[in-house]
Amino acid sequence: MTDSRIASLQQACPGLKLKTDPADLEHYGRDWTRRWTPAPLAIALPATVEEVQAVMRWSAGEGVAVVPSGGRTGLSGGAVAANGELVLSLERMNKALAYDAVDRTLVVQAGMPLEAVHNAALDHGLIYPVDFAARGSCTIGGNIATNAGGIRVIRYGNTREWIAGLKVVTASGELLELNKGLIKNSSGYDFRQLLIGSEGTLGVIVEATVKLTDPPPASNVMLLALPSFEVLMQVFAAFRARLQLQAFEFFTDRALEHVLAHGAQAPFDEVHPYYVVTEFAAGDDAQEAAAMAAFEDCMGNGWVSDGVISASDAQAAQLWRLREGITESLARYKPYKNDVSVRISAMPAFLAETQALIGQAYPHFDVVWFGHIGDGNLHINVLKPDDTSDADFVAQCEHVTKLLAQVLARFDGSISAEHGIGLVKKGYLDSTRGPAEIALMKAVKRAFDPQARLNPGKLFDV
Ligand code: 2HG
Ligand code: ZN
Repeated sequence: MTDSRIASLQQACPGLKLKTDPADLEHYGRDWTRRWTPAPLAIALPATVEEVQAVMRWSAGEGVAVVPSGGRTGLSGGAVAANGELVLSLERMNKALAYDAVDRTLVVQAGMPLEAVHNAALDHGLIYPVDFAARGSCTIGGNIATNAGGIRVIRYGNTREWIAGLKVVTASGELLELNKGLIKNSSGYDFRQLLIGSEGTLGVIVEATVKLTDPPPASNVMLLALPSFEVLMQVFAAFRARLQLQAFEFFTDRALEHVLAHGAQAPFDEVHPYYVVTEFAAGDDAQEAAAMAAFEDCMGNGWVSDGVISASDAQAAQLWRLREGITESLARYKPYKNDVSVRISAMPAFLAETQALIGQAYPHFDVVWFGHIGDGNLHINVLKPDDTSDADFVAQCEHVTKLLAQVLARFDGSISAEHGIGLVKKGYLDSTRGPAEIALMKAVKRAFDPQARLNPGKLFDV
């Protein structure tokens, strides 16, 4: 049965590269969650838009589900293929196709790694400003499919802000050209924005026209040590009032311990309960003076107990590593991840309530807090003890996530700030979206993909 479907795919698209080795099925069938056992039918690696179209036409004829696949660095199970789906990897479609100096846009294929998009922009003296630690492995198509955020959202916004056009192959194999790089286009529904964040459930993103912008002025990176969680928002307000912030990230002593155990260098002699990494424009004396004033204000108020400012690019990179290395340093513990957001104004009250909830719920687990505090986005990673089974651990964490989802609903927050819903959080979608909204989301899914062949089971069940 399996072989005949693969043979029919090869017949439908003779030049298509396919992989069926067990090691490949395993590699392409999972993402960074590693919770589900990969079991795809095969891996298709098209080199052209036409091949992607042929794959989708074949999928329609055979009724085989397709999981679009980028760098599989996702943390919500959005790229998992555990049910005999065909994985459609965009990794061979990884080039920049065109640059337009007047529009300041770059047309890129979906499988281009984010870091390669950054470099291609720099080749033209510009930047593509969405950035996060997985930049070397994730792909722009995956970033778009999850509306990825990251460390510079506070300054530049999410991926959504930076997409001027999309080419998308539909479930039936049609090619949609959405928005075509226009800035102004008031001609009805904006399917480009609908596809952004749709997690591969509405179409296969094959190409994007990304917007570029001027590089920021010179910046400095500062690491701050904080005595308590409660002062976090005060420190943020003090820095934001005086400086043009590019990033404002926090993490706990537990996070630092793991990153240091992974080879990073200790920033201070003493251990402090909380830390902030912030980056801000520091091109002139006035900006440097403002940074010092913010720091002294925080020290004077007892909100900050120590600080270090980068004196070189190498030192800035070292400070960033303390924050960016967290996810990798925790990977061996198969953490249960929460990626939640509330409005910044709600953050102090939400933090207090969540900290109390998590403290009570997990007295026996190691819980690591970090995130993009300036965007109202918290990451709460619960580490699996070696002596607890995967299933028991997930069951206990799910129980607490239900309580967390109730708190989020009261705060009008989101159960997924930037990682997506995927498989991991689909049981909690209704804490963030109302029943009428979810019913409409499902109707949209049925309109785009009536046979539910595109990334089935992700986001919700139809
Ligand atoms: C980050 O902010 C990523 O570093 C990953 O969103 C967060 O591992 C996580 O929970
Ligand atoms: Zn994050």
